[in-house]
Amino acid sequence: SPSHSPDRLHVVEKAGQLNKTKIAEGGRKLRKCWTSSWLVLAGNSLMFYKDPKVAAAWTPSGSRPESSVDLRGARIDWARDLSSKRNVIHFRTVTGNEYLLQSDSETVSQDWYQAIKGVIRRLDEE
Ligand code: I3P
Repeated sequence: SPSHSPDRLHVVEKAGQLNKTKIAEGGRKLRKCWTSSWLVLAGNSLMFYKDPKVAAAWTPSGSRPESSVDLRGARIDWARDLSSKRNVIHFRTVTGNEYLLQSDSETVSQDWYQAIKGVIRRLDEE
């Protein structure tokens, strides 16, 4: 039946480790706290997990991420003046939550940038 067919909500587009910090909540600036996080990009969401093992057990009704953001209407760019680190991605949700994502590997950051941007663009077109 259609309810059992795979859809975009269930397809993991990308997963991997990145450094992450939330820098604003609802437009209010937060103090930076960089941590290593396991990211899963699936459907309309970017999900953050502490542990890749928990993420591996992910099912639509199963284990919940530590936090999750809706990418619909989100904006992404490269953080130029927001960090002393290199290869830093900046994104902002429609609700005014802002995050920085970083890897010392330029390739890793580039791949994530393109993947997240691709999802945002697809959602913009829906
Ligand atoms: C912050 C910490 C962050 C740094 C931030 C500092 O200090 O060193 O790593 O961000 O810089 O304020 P603290 O641990 O005392 O809060 P970056 O590594 O991204 O540069 P900032 O205040 O210029 O954003």
